[in-house]
Formats: sequence, C-alpha cells, structure tokens
Amino acid sequence: RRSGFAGRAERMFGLMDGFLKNDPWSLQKDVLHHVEYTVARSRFSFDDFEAYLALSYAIRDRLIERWHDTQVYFKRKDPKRLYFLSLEFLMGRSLSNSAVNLGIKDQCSDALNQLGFEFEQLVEQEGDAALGNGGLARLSACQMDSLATLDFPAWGYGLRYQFGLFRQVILDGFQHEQPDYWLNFGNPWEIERIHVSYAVKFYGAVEEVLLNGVNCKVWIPGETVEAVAYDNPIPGYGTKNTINLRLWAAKPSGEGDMESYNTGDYINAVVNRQRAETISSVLYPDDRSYQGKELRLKQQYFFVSASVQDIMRRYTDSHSNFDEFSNKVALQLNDTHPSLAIIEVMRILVDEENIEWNRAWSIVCDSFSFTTHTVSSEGLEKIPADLLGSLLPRHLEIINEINFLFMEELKKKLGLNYSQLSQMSIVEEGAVKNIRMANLSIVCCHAVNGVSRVHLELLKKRVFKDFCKLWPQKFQYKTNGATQRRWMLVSNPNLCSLISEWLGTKAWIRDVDLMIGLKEFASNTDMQHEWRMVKRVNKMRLAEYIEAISGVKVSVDAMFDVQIKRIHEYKRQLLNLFGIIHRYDCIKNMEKSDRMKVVPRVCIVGGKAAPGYEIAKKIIKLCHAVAETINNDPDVGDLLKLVFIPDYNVSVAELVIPGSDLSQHLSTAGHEASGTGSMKFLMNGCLLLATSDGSTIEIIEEIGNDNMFVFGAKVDEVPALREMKSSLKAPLQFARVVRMVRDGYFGHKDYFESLCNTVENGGDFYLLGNDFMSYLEAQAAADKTFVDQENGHA
Ligand code: HBZ
Repeated sequence: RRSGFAGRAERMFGLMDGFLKNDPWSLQKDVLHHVEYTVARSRFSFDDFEAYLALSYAIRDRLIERWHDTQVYFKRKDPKRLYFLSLEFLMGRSLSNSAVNLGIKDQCSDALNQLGFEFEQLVEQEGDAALGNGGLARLSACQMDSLATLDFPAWGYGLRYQFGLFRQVILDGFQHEQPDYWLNFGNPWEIERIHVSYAVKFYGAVEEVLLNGVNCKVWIPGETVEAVAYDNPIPGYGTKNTINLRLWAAKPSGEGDMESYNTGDYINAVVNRQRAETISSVLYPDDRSYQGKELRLKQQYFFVSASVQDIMRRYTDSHSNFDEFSNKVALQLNDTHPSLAIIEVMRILVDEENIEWNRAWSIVCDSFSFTTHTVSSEGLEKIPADLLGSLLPRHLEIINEINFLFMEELKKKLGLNYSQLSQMSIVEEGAVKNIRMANLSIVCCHAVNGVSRVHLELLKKRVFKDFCKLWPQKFQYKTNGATQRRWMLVSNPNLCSLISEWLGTKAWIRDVDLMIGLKEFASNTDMQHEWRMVKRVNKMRLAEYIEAISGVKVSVDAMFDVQIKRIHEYKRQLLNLFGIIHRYDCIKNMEKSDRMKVVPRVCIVGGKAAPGYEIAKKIIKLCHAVAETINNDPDVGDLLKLVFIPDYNVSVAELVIPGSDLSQHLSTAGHEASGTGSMKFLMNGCLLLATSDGSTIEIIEEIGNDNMFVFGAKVDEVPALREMKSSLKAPLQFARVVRMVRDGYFGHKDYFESLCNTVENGGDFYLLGNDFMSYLEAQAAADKTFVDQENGHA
C-alpha cells in the first residue's frame, strides 16, 4: 500500500469532496450499474427487492467513500478515540436512515421514480437488523447515530449474530418463537473484511515459566476460533463523519489443521471446526436474567478479545509504548456484558507486553468506564467461577488477583467488617462461587454511569451503596436520549417539514433543543390544524396496517392509545389490560344514552416476552383473549377496540409511534432505569400517560405536569407500600376486573389463574392494586384532553 497515493488523491479530489455525485441522474446510473453487475439482473427487468439491493449498494458506495475519508482524517489527527463495546445493537433498517443522513433521500426518490419504482416501497423490502433485545440495544444504535453526527472519532464493536432476536408469531393468542433468518437474502449494508481477523483462544491451562530470571505466567490455550470483521458504516447527519460499527463473526481457525487431518479422521475434523461458528450464531433473548451458560460466556469473550486486539493494533500502529494509551483510548462498556475486556487488556499488558502490574492497572482504570442499565441487584450479572476458570483460566487468576488487592485495600480503609467486605467482593462465596461482573467493573473503571437521575440515586441508595460511599467521584449519570434523525426524520417526514417551516430552520435536526422555538406557535390555530392533519395521515397509515395484520377495522377518529415495549411484570402491561377490561365493563353497564359521552379508543399493545418467561407469555394471551371478546361485541362497536401488534421491532415502532395519540409507560416506580420509548413518542407529538419513574421524572420537569398524565406511587413511596401491602385492601374496581379474569369471562380460566395470583392474596409485588384508581383517573384526564383538542390541548 503506497501512502503517497493518499496525498495525491487528496490533492486531486479534495479529501472531503468524494468521487461519487449525488444528483438523481448519477444515482440512477449507479443503481442500474449495481442491478447489472452486483445483483446480476438485467437492467431492463428487475423487481422491488432487486431495486432495493441495487439502491442500497449505490448508497453503500457513498458511505464507504466517506468512511475512508473519515479514517484518513482521524489517522492523521490521532485524537483520543472512543470505543463503544456492546453485545447488542438494535439497528433496524438502514436504507432510509442512510439516505436521510447523507441528505440524498429526495434525489434517490427522483432517481427511482424515473425507473418506475417508489422509494417508500423499496424501504419495505429490507428486514430489520435486530441484534438486541430492548432498550439497552436500541440505545446503542441511537448513540452510534449521535456520535457520528456530533463528529466523534468513535467505533462501535459487537457480535454479528446469524440469528437476531426471535420472530414472534402468535398462534391462537399464544406467543411462539421462530428464528430470525435476517442474513438469508444477503445484507448489502455490511462489508466483510476477510483480511481483518484475529485468533481468539479458549480453554487450556496456565503454566509458570522462567523468563529472564523472572517467574512468568503463560496461558497455553486449548482451542482457537477466528474472528472476522464485518463493518457497518454509520453516517452522521449534516457532516461527512462516518463511523464504523464493527461486528465479529466466528469462523473456524486454520491453526492446527495439519495435526488433526493427519489423524485420519478428516470428516470429524472438519465438522468440529465448523462448530466454531456457533459462537456468533444466536442472540440470547433474555433481557434480564443470567443463566451462567458457557456459550454466552464464549460470546462475551470472543467479541471482547477480537475488539481489544483490533484496538491495540490501531494504537500500536502509531505508538511505540503504552504511555499514551489512556489519552488515546476510551473504552465504554455497555453494561457488564463486555466487562471481560478489562481483564483482557490487563492480561495483554502484563503477560504479553511485560508491563509491571501496578502500571498496567492504572492504564486499565484510566481507559475504562461502564454504563449500568439495571436497577436491582437481582438483575446483576454473575458468572460461575468454575465456568470462567475452565474457559479462561488465566483471566480467572487475574480477577482473583485484582480482588485480593482490592480486599486488602478495603481492609485498610474499613477494618475487618466482614459483611461489608463480602458484599463488595468481586468473588461471591457460597455453594457456587460466582464472579460478580458489576463489582468487577466498578472496581476497575474510573466512571460508572447511571442512565437517568433517579437511577443514579437508586444506585447510591441501594444497589451500589457501599461502592458509592467508597468512591463517590466515580458515580454519575447521563440521562438517555433518542436520535431525532431516526425517530422523526426517517419515520415522520411530514411532521419534520412542518417543524422546519414553522421554525424557519432545519438546525433542530442536529440540535434538538431548538425545538423549544415551537412553543410560541402552540396556540396558533394554523399550526394546530397542520399538526392534526399530519397526525391524521399517520393514523390512517397505522389503521391500514392494523387491518392488514389483524383484520380489525379501527376508526381514525378514535384515540390511538399505545403500549409497545418488552413484556415484563414491572412494566405492567397487566395494569393496562385491567384498565381496558374496566373500561369495557363500564361501557357494558352504561345506559345507552351515556355511551355517546364515551371517548372512542383503539388500544394497541405490542412486545415480545422472553421465551422462558411464563407470566409474560400469559399476559400476551390475556391481551388476545380480551381483544377477542371486546372486538366482537356489537354493544361496544367503535367505542373500544384492542389490538395486539405481533413481532414488535424497530420498524414496527417507526410506523406505530407517529400515529399514536397517547402512549403508556406504566413501570412501578423505581423499576425502570430510564426508559427511552417515551422520548420517541413525545418527539412525535404524542402525550404520555406515565408513572413518575426513570427518565419520566426529568421529562415532567421539562414539559410540566400539565402536559402529561402522571399517576401512581412515587419512587420513595414504593418500599413502604410494599411493607404495608398485606394490610392494604385493593379497590373494589380492581377486585372486580381480576375476578372477571379469574371467573373465565375471557375463557381459559385455569390458564389465567396463576396470572391473577401475581396481583392478589398479598402478592402484587408491582403494586397494581395500589395504583389502579390513580391510573383510572389519569386515563379519564386523557379522555378529557382528547375531546378538548379543539382548544389546542392536544
Ligand atoms: O436499558 C434497559 C432499561 O430497562 C431501560 O430502563 C433503559 O432505558 C435502557 C437503556 O438504558 N435495559 C435493557 O434493555 N436491558 C437489556 O436489554 C438486557 C439485555 C441482556 C441482558 C440484560 C439486560 O443480559
């Protein structure tokens, strides 16, 4: 590779100008080129899917160009680089997002129209990249967009799962999981880098050897797997900065081939090697509990080891020692899942670079930070020490050494307070010895981030109380956000045009704070009218979708009331369903003349349950059972409809959110670390009905209590309410709806019994009974506001 060329190309073309032109004609030419030579179809005859592929390749070319320029630019500047390590990224679709961020969406539309295609239709050809479970994973994706837009020299690292999050199929109201074959028809957005690959080692043993008169530990691994890079360029909006999401795929390693083939068992040797690929085969669909599975641990180390090798290579390319490492490298861990990276860097520095322990330790602490997304200690990740020791023997030794030194330091500070020492220890003693990954991360990182203000307060008061006292300066919070590029520009372009017109600028697309400027037009009737028209068109689109998937016809005059998120007891979809049953019951028992006063509602619920989460699955079934009764009751008609949207994912959210009037965020206070869905609804002009929890608390402060429907116990009240629970009597209205379910009003009496038991008989850990009346009041206030729209309230 001749570096002289870079200089010449730069002089000839201007680094940031690019070869490829973005006018419709040039784009059209490139699309046809890709139809013919990449997709290998005739340029005179190709279908929507082939057109989607060709357009994606044409856009990808432009991304690659900017990506190269970004790399050359940063290589020369050598700034501190930010590496974001996450086991999950929920990217969704890329076509529309890339076209929008490159600023070429209209040109693409024009180019396609002339060829007889519709841009919007091609967008629908793409499947979601669903390499994650929920909030944590979508946050990673939003962060990538913001890092690119804000010109950061950032890299994302993750795993290229062959099967993303399972597809949810509903049969007779029950959830079934099916594999997500997202790569089956190719992925035009990634670039396979066969030359960027690293050997990742597992198992084996640690031996002590004498090196230059010093006893050294050497890890002799037993198995090698190859990690191959797949790059996904992420364009910023309004900038040429294009960052990289590098995902690793596991491939059999070529190492040791001769040996195994010489044994004569050629077929077995090949089959065994092929098994290496299982490491990156499937995403774990559980978004909370840890089962100490070997494959999961292998996934974690596999991606961490490859990423660290890549980062080290980039650093050592331009630095001859590690003095500058923490000034040039920031490693951000997305939860504890990638925390073995800490140990891996420590191992490389001490064992391979022969750096003295204390110096290596300070390099590690200065380079790593971690974000936690959990509120309860039960949600913290633990790895059985035996499992870790067999898969990564040297890493376990290093962890034990770090823990030993930490315990010694603690003893000096705290004395011999055994209970506190054992709480803070990285190693949990007991019948099964566990490594507490959160404790490990806190001890080794210089910063620990919560994801909202109240989340940090809870960490300080409960989960990491002792650590916060010991190192108050480490703990901070960065309240989550969501990118308005994806959640407005891509999914609600009409609203964006309206906003830009009223504000007289598009600057809000990079700086969301500027949207405050809309406030002065809030009571302008023209603006209100335009706003309502946009919403109506979005609702029509959503109504069409609902009819297509469920056969249920819904009226766009009704309030669209939405709860979409993972199904969890703490998120209280059951409270929503009880509220719907109560509403239904009221309508049924009403005088006919009073029905005129009912505000018509379409209740929309969507979300996946972890495959092993029985109660969550029962909530999905109950939703279908209630929907079946209500939607087929001629007494109710358009006054109330309930639909469950199957297979909720990023693309479904992009369709549903812009068409929503009201969205529900019902977590029992103190259980949602932040919550980010609410932000996406708000940016689309949808009101919130929510508990005072997570980021909602900060949202209330920003927009005021008058602009949302807040209900339920507050974070500080929850512990006392739990204590008193057995003496509290649930309100009659609550008892009545639970009884309806128990008595089989919606069928499946036996099946729903255990579900009902979770909220009665002194159970009700999530306080549905306690919050029910205040929930109904908030719902009534939402009805009133909806009717009041003409007065400019909604
Ligand atoms: O992270 C979520 C929080 O529940 C939510 O409040 C917050 O807004 C969001 C972003 O900070 N947490 C998750 O989504 N957690 C997971 O998805 C998860 C996945 C795999 C695990 C554990 C948790 O092993």
